[in-house]
Amino acid sequence: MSEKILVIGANGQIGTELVIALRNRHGGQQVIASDINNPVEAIKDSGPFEFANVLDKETLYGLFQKHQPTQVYLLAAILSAVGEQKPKLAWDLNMNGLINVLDLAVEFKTSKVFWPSSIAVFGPHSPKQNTPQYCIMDPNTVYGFSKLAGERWCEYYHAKHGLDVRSIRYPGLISWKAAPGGGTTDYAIHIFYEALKTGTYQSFLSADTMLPMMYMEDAIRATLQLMDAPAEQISIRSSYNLGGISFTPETLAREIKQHLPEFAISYADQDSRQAIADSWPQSIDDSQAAQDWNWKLEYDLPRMAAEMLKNLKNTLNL
Ligand code: AKB
Repeated sequence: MSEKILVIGANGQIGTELVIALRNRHGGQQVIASDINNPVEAIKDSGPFEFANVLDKETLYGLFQKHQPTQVYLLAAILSAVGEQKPKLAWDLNMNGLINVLDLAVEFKTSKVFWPSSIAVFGPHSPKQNTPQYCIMDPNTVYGFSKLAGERWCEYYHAKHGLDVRSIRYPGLISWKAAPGGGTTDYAIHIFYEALKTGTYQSFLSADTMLPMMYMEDAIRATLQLMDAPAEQISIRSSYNLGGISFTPETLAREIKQHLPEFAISYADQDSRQAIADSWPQSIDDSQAAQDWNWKLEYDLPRMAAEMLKNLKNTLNL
């Protein structure tokens, strides 16, 4: 059976790359991109696009009715830093958007749903090193606890309605095709732009703030691998830990200096994102993903940094 795939929130950092990867696999017409904003060129030119707000139930219903998707990827979300500025909106979008989609997926018998969670589901009392799949989780950001509640909803819809919903707790995602969406890990993208454009960067996180990160190529591959896995291999219906590479701003700056020896990093005195970063894990145990669907990381820090610099140089015409 040919798939019909609906991607909601397609213009964001993940969506921009995931839509193209899905269209390359299934054909442009089979993948409907949708967002509240105008699509970027690459998405507009390669297949159908629909305007939709995930909180607008009527429009969303119309999309499901018109396209009868076999798979839905719900990517619309407000991330950690912006979520602290707009807490009620973040809760509304992250929670009610998800419930709207889960309900329609049940009603229209959608075969599979993907919804991203985050390492932000962990909190100050979670183990910091090699954070396990199951442990104390006391997230203290709206983004974090909306993702944790969302995971509970996903597991619940799987248990109560048999919905095949799958999820990954992404670490900070590093990419060059689209701008990051207002998260705490965004420094690890800004630093590459500034290193190339100005040769300096002021990090809003301190030198020794260790966080788990992942290059987008790996994140997209993980997502497709999880969605391809036979249902009986999926032992986790909340969300899978995914580890990636753990580094600090200082380590990343050192890596960039290997390519741009003049590059200099400095650190902001105070930034509200520091407290968010301090509440998150430093590294993640993703052995369950390896066991269930053969997850394996490909991009380490040197490879990721080299790719970022090469691709951004081209994009910025430097
Ligand atoms: C953020 O920083 O908010 C996101 C995330 C780790 O989920 N990149």
